[in-house]
Amino acid sequence: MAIWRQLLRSSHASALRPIPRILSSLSASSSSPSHACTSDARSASLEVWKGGGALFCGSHCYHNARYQLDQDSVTVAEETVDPFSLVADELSVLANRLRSMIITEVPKLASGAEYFFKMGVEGKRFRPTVLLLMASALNVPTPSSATDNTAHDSSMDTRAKQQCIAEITEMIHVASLLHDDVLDDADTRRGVGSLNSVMGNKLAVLAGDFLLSRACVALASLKNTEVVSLLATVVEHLVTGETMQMTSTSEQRRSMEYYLQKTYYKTGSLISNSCKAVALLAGHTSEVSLLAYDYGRNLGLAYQLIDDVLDFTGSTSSLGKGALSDIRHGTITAPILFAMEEFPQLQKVVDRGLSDAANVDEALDYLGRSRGIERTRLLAAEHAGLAAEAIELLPESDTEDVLISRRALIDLTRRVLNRTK
Ligand code: GRG
Repeated sequence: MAIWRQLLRSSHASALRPIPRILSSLSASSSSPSHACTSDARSASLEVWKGGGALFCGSHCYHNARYQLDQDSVTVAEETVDPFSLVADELSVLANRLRSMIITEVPKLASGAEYFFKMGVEGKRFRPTVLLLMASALNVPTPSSATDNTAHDSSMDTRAKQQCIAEITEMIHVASLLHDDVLDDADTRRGVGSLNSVMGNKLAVLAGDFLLSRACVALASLKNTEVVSLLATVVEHLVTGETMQMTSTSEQRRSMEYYLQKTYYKTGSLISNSCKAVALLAGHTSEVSLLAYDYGRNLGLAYQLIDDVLDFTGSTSSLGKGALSDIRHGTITAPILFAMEEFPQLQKVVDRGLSDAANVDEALDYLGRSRGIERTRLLAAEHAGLAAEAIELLPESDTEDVLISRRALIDLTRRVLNRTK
């Protein structure tokens, strides 16, 4: 039995009771040229949610399939690996290098830029963990390695470039957090004061710009225009997603399609395109790169869907930021969208405005009586399954390191669903 099915069976049996159906393959096809992933990225939004049940239509590039996951409990202890400890040593080297990449002689800029790279406030380091594991999972012969006489040196070189992608990704991520906190006027982040609350909006914006510029310098050093283009598109997506969220009309705020597109731009694009960059830097074909991209995209979407759940169910202390912050900022996420389907009168409450605490309370009351949280978890599980499936479809390998890394990537799909912070 495929590993991911075993993992899903063991941990999400109840969440997956309805039969998810992948109804059609939409735009992304495995024969697409590799740069098409960026346009696939745009059409990631092609995911069309069909409300009212377990029907879900996704832009899924390799095949149509139907799965029925039963509720048997399968013990997979011997198959699980701790993804974070597998790359812990490499991550701490990476953290040190990141700190050295953002040194500047201007003291205020230095303290702003390094603020979230200090020990203890580095966050979960989820993205670099995924990227390092992806690099190992893809450490199989490629078309270019067949003709490469300097395989050893070139593989060392490849790993250094892939580590660089992990560093760049983390810098872009933190830059976006700094700017996001300014836009949201956030007080806390990662359990400490947000940079804007500590140093003011102007320095927080400049620190974000500075991180972004250092990320660009590192990206240029890779001398790979396709990879530069991928990461530049990610930044465009972050800005687009944020602007979509900020400027949505009341009709758009009620649309699951709009929400999923915005979610891809804000959370899925960075990890999916970085995964693809890791594959391209190793010399993989567009098909393999697309699988890496698909893993990142679906993992990112699952991650954000669970984030949206946790915003309602988590405590301020466990999240390191204010609970209920989305709804209090007027941001409508999947749980409320699902609840609206069951209780259309909730739309009027939302339209009355969520700056009014009474409206927020009423919306929460509807949410509590609906299946909004459960259905959001179900949708996240669907994406987690698609992510795991992408790993299963990678070229065969019997190298232990490769197999362990692939298992860890699949294990991450389970952890994303079960996380509490
Ligand atoms: C400057 C690149 C740039 C963008 C500006 C503000 C903006 C445009 C984009 C905001 C994008 C954003 C912050 C999306 C939220 C992504 C997200 C899921 C953040 C939480 O990530 P975690 O849980 O956090 O990995 P930690 O703290 O663990 O790193």
